[in-house]
Amino acid sequence: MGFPKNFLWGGATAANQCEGGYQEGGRGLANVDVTPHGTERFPVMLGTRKMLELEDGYYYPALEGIDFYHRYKEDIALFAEMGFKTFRLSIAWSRIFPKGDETEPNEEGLRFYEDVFRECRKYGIEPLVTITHFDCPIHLIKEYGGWKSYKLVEFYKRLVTTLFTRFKGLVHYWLTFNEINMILHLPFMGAGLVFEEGEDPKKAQYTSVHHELIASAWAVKLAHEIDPENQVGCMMAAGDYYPYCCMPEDVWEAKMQDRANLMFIDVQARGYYPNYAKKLFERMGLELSLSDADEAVMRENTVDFIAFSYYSSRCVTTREDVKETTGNAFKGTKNPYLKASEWGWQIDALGLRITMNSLFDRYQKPLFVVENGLGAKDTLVDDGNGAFTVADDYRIEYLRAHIEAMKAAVEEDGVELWGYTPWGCIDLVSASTGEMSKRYGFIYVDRDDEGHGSMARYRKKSFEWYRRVIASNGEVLD
Ligand code: BGP
Repeated sequence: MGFPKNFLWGGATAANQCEGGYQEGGRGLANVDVTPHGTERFPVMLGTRKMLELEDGYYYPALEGIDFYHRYKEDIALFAEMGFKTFRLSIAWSRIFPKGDETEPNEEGLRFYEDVFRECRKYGIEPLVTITHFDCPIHLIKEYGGWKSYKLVEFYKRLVTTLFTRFKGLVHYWLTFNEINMILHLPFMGAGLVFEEGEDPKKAQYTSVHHELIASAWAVKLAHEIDPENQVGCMMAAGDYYPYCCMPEDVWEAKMQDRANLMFIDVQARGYYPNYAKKLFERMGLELSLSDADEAVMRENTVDFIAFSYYSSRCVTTREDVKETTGNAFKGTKNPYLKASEWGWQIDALGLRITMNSLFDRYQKPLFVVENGLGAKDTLVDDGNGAFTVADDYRIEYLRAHIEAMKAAVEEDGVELWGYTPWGCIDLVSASTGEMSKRYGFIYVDRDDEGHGSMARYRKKSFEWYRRVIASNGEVLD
């Protein structure tokens, strides 16, 4: 038994965290570029500190990333050496449409991705492409207010039509929006939202959500029309909420928190808003307009699979005497039964099995774990043979436990799972902190939090371990 024969083992990245080359090939500026390292990062990501230009005195780690833009051949060769069947990467929208509202795409941007996809195919690696991983061209934010405007649906349709047409046959797996629920937690980072004085942020967020959900349904429709072989997934930041204790109030609160995240997937997987969402909008006094044409597209174009990131379960309580919290974008109550990473992200492998079962029970569609992993500080050491490596046994331990949990979900619970792409298969810039020192990779990149370093790549101990895992289709985990 075990994992299915054609199981898609691989790794995941995102354009804004690894490409760099922010001004090359005609690329335009995006929200993800103007998110600095340091104390201003959080207010900027929240949309409360407006930063729509590169300002003096700040360090912006995304501008150079890990220079994947120039080094993709070397990096893909390393992924191939590990035996990757798939590689998850994202498109930088502003490489294809530098301002976002042009009618003609930027050929240089398209050529870059075509080269990357061809390089993957050379090794038999199937690209898994996130259409937008948090990025939104700055011009669309300044001119239209980003996703608050319905216009973005039109621009996104143009983007996806261009991609599906140009990369027909090269790419078969697509994700419409990375962690679509992030818009509720870090609205600028997640969707380029900044809030004006007097504006109701919640209404602005849900209006933007509505537009993204319409756009996502259009993407499914267009993908299938342009190439019936295309498979399109939604993507959420997952992790079931646990009630801190068995008080019914805590159980109810956990359910409410789960719903807030699942609402997106409810629409993308079922084709309509659930009643609880309509009630929420009613209470907020929010009227969302939905044309008959968009309503029909939504209803008839649900996703083919459910992709999600999983780093941890979450915990919540209504009790006032329980004060300890954890996490950053998703703040919650600290679970006393779990250990945590150096960044305070709690570690819960069984939580992955629980989450997979919840999602599969609810949607009855195939799942894809497109992010998972341990962000940790690594030390590069001499391996004794004149080469450098990292003895990252802690990472191996984390991944092993999570792979075992996935296996149990597949083997014992019958969950349908298409693949597994652990996050940051090569070290890259952290989304939440902007640090390089929060590393996830099998491959170490010589770069520090201030942007110093040679960018040289080194295989960690986990590199050889993961190669064995893939070669044995998940049977050899020691
Ligand atoms: C998810 C994002 C990724 C990634 C990951 C790890 O939320 O989709 O872009 O960065 O989390 O988070 P971090 O980089 O903050 O450790």
